[in-house]
Amino acid sequence: MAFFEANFDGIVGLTHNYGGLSVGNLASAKNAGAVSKPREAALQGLAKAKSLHDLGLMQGVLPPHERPHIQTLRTLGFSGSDERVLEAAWNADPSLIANVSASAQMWAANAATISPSPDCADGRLHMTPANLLTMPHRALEAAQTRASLSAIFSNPDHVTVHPTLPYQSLFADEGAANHMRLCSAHGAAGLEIFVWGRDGFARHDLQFPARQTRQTGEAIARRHGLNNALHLQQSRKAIEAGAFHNDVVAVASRNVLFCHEHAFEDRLSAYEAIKQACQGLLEPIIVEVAEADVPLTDAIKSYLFNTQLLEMPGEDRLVLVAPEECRENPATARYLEGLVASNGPIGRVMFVDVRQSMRNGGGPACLRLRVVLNDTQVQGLGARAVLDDGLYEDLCAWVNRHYRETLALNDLCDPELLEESRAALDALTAIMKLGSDFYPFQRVSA
Ligand code: SUG
Repeated sequence: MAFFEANFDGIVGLTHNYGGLSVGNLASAKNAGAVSKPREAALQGLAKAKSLHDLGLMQGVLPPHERPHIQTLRTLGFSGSDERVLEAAWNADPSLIANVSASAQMWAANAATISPSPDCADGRLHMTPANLLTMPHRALEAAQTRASLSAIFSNPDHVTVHPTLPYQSLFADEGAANHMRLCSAHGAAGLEIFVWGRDGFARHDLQFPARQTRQTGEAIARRHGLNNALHLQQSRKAIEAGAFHNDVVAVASRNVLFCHEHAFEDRLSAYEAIKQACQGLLEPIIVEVAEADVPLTDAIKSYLFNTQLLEMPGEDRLVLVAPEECRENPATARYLEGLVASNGPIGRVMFVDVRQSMRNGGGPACLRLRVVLNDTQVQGLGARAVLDDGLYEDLCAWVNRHYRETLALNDLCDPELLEESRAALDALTAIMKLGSDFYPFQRVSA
């Protein structure tokens, strides 16, 4: 049976903005209050997805969520018409509106943790939508994410979409951003590595919060029925330098782990544990980038590791899909030239422009959720989420029709933006065949 690695990218939402909401995420803080460009952002994301589709990879998309999320404001006691709720909440505290308007679901790597069927005892594909509870604006995502995954991975014979873990700090979960898989081939049994930032019972750091607990990875490994899982600690140094997710300092694909010297606490023990756990399954190759070659600060600024490491049809070595910022940063540009010139496992770098997302701390790897699927699971996919030329054209036309060119934070209280967003999402459910009751606002007015 053939297996494929598909990437499902989050479509940037209509309210994409720079709210400065993510504590510990340096790009989010730096760009707080800047004017965003939602249309450009969405088109940049779609162009990246299309370029990978054009190279012969399976590429999907995930729909944006309903924003502003009026239901959340209602649960906070605001009442009346939707417009009145928006106005009253803005008058009470504009940051409430920023939180319920974030388009953060675009970073699909945080949507869920995915375990492909060769790794799971029952041979099914397992998915756990992340509770994202550390950041208030992201904790709103899980219900709609679960709806998206259930609509697309809709065949109950092959796929289990689990409920989120409990909404308790002990089980803080940021999805695939803290999860890596090593394997000899996509369809072979692999090693799943969960990277945690804190023990769930330990004290929190509020300035640079560790968003994932050890207990989260352990619970997911148990519920997915993983045959081979490893739990490693992310280095505190990386978190304090702004690596709020492991995928800011490490990325894995096939048998290759590409990471910074400071990615893991006690790196040598971590590498040894990986080698031990891979025995009998695969020969791991660890490509470690030394601090002397690329300082952690440059790696985090340029997102050298928030890259997609992809196996391309017809190419022997892996391709690294990196943000343009890696070409502009002298340390990473120099390092990448040397990397491809060496005879290592990475043979080429492809640069992509996702600057609108990067300004909020989201690189190419943040924008995608990786799902390894077999033929039968591909045939069982629901909705219209797998990109082809037709869907790409329909989505670009939809963005050009509905998205604003620019958005300032003050625009978030504009009732017309609420109307525009709903009209756009309503049209999207038709394009993507998601049904006419997919979003909460569609169910209320029905
Ligand atoms: O959770 N930024 C996101 C970026 C997520 C990146 N994902 C991965 N590394 N996989 C976050 O910090 C910024 C929103 C704002 O400030 O308006 C934000 O949510």
